[in-house]
Amino acid sequence: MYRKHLNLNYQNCGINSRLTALRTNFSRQYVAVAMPAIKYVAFIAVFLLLSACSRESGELNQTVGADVVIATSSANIYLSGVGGQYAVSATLVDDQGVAFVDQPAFVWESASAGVVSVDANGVVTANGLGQSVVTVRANGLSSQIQVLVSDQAVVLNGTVRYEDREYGRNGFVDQPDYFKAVRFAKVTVVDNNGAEVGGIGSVYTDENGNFTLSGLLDSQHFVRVSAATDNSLGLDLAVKDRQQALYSVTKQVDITQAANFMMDVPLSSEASGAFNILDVFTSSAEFTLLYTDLSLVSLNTFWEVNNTDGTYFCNDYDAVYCDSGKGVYVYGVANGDTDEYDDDVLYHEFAHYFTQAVSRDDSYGGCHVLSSTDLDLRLAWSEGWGDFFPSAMKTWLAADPSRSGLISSSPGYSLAGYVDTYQSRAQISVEIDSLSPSVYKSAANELAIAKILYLLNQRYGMEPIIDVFTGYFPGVATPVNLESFWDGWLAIHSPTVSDKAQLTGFYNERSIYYQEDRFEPDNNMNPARKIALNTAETHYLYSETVETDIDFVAFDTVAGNQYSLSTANLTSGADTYIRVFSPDGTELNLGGVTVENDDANETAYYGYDSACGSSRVKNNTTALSSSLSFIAPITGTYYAELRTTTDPDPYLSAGRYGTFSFKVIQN
Ligand SMILES: [Ca+2]
Ligand SMILES: [Ca+2]
Ligand SMILES: [Ca+2]
Ligand SMILES: [Ca+2]
Repeated sequence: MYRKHLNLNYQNCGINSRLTALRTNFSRQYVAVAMPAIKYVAFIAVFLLLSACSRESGELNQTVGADVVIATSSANIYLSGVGGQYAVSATLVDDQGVAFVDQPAFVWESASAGVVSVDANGVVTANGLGQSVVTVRANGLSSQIQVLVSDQAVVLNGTVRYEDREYGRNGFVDQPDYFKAVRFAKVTVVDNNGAEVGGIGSVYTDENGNFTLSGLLDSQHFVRVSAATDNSLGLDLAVKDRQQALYSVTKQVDITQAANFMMDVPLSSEASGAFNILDVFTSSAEFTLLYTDLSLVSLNTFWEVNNTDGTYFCNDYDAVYCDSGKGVYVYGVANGDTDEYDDDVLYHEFAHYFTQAVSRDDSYGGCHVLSSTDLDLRLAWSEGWGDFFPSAMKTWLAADPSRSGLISSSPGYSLAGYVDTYQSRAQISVEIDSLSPSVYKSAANELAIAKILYLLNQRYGMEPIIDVFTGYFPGVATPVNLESFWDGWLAIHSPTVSDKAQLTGFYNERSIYYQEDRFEPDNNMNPARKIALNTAETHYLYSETVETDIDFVAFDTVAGNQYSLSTANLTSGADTYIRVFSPDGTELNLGGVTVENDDANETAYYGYDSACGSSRVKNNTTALSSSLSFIAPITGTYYAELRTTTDPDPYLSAGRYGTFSFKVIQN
């Protein structure tokens, strides 16, 4: 029955075994109260525990100097006016706060019945203004509670902070006491049923996490801070669990702390993760309000510890993947991949929201792997923007000393770093500014796109990039991908010759060639350059003068010999087409069939991706290549017309531009 740990100090809050005992004691009282959401109940318990622990000796009201003491649920009671009531509980505990299984009958008495009375259950009732002391006795022990009855409004100055996790290249590098302000979050006063207390209204924390409330507060009131932001600032953000319950933390009003009412949400509280998500999206929303015409950033996030569905953005309700509604979904796999402190992952998802809110995104989503160089161009673009966005956010935050403290990567770690942790270690860790050009290349690779955007941001800032999002993408007839971004940049910014050379250089570093190849001009059959047989040459599908580039190539034939024409090494989403023209300049037709080919290997366009465990579009080097053979009817110079597909309904996942090699073989 007795569990003694005599060497431990009752006042030492750092000892977990004692905390556990207290948690039991305190949560019991409040779990009995019906609360609207499970989260809410849990946080009350955790908060009471912590607020108790943060105080000095005597906060857990007890008789000092004995192994056995009476602990009460309050040391101070404040009642706002006559008639106010508050229930206090008493528990017989050992010197470590562990409750005895058998509890005695407690006797309660008030020193001044004209101020308060107290019944046999510890319910204190205010009878008049003034102060009194309530004493509770049992087993020859006693404990006292200070009571104040007042009809004066209380001004409560509070500060709300959450504990964040710092990360570096290899994962979390937590430092102690890494608290940050809970910014622009909703603060309300609720009673012990969770109902908002009238006449006080809600306020919001400021950028430093501070708030001021005033009203007839008393001990049965709680300050509740919710993971929801101030709409009047254009911030309509909320972090909820998958059942739509808003995260919040609650702390009982303590009038003795009214001047400095601290609400710290530690890592041990599930809510700290929710407040980190809120913080990352608050920064992202401020960025959005600054750089676009959007006046209200409305975004729900759905996260909980047991969310194993993944991290993604849903633009709409979807019964299978997005059953909580439109918004960002965040992984919470215990002992696995959790993303609530992975700021880069969160920024990435916000980038998808951003595109949807201020621009257009044509990606169908689906699996994507950072090193894949054959993605659907729309997917590569959408994810590349998402991969780039964290660096944009951190660069923006770092540029202003008043915001730089919001970055949670460790000092000295590149702002271009992108980390996704699994447990505490980085499972993905890349630095956008130093990506291998031989691996991360092509318009069908997301990190190649991220790097181009990174270089553009370094050189020109975010405004011209976002101008393409807001001023070009929404109305463009072609799919939104790196090609249309290139087109939009030229259309909107009309770069100078030197700026265009700079731009081209950024793309070329990633083996992307939106520029005329060395054979131009060759858009017409006459004159056409003659190609040597059996020699491959590299072409770019790009023209400075016409929308659809055509490359004509001439080659000599001898009647009766067979010739094979083919494209290969298709990159950046190229989708080639070949047609042959006779020496007289007419389309070659043999046996009623035009000698042409679009896709020689089209069946390979959708393929299994072992890294994804599913099939997807593959803009690989061969799938949409072209190949044909013919026997020359006459000796002479024939012409090959090379261009992007003529299919009136081309794959929107492929590109209009791109690179390929071409050769003619005499068999
Ligand atoms: Ca993670
Ligand atoms: Ca060309
Ligand atoms: Ca051409
Ligand atoms: Ca083709």
